[in-house]
Amino acid sequence: MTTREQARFDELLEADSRIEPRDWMPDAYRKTLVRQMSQHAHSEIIGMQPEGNWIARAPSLKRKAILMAKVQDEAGHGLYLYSATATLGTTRDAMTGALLEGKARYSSIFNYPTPTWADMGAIGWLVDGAAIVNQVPLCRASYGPYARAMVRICKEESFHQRQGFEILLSLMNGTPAQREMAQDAVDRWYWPSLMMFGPPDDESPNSAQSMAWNIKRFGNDELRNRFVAMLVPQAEALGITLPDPELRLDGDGSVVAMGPIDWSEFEAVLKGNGPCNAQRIQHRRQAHEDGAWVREAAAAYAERMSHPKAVA
Ligand code: BYC
Repeated sequence: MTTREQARFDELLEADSRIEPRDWMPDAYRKTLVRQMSQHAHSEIIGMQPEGNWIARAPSLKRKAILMAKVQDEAGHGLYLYSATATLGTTRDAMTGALLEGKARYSSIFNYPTPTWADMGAIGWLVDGAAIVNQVPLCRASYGPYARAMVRICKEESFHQRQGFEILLSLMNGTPAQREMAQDAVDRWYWPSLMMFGPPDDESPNSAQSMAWNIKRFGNDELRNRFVAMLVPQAEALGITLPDPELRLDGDGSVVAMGPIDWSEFEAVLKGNGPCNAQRIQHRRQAHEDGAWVREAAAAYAERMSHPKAVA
């Protein structure tokens, strides 16, 4: 690194401009991006599983078509993010290898089971809702390919959140058993969705540096509070009770008090001891092995096409 390169990098950040793949960047900046972006990509791909579980059992053809489209969108998000991460010089193969070897994380939220149809509503409303609040600021992340991928992803996540809300609304307008099923799903997903934002600011080792690099724009607690404040009027409209008796908003609709989050549960899930960690990785590994022939065929085809004379 020359002082000039570092000065140019600092200047770009100072001007709130984008860093592009051709630009020089410090190794630690590259490493942080690879960590966050590849984790984000893995979350999208592992995140297909809890909902994939319901595609064949959706209660109508229309619900099945919508759910299938949503799960396909998540595959697409994973692919944009793997491609964006590849611009930093790491291959998708290496990222997948790290996931399967347990060296890379994915969001804690996808280690919870989906026993009822109402879970599809709760995932859309709470999990996609949390993802939007977390990801809209990432549309302004300093790394160009990440920020641009986020713009499209956030548009699709907004649709996902609306469909989750609409599933819950239908259930809440249904029979007492359906209302109970919707409330039960929200009771189970509410606290884990708050954990998606990461540990409290004073226990978040990466936040300060990521904010200095304009990757993260806000701390974990601020985004978590914004999310809760957004949920309160929506829960009222649904007729659903958020399972936090200590939750209070002020006159402006900002959170002033909320109950304690069980961080020991979050740590257990991160250590691999959540209800579905083993199942999620096993399923991903199996899918990867089952797809080996596709990768081999695509590689053989690419090899042939790079020697046109041999094809002729
Ligand atoms: N789960 O210093 P911190 C979706 C880790 S999927 C697991 O605050 P950072 C969807 C963290 O990685 C979209 N690990 O970290 C798909 C770090 O460990 P390492 C998911 C977590 O990076 C299908 C340590 O804890 N969204 O939308 O500054 C269906 C300390 O944390 C979690 C993203 O991936 C967690 N929840 O901030 C429906 C967003 N939280 O890496 C929906 C992109 C923290 O040092 N990522 N950790 O070993 C981010 O915005 C940030 O990485 C985080 C964490 C806010 C998550």
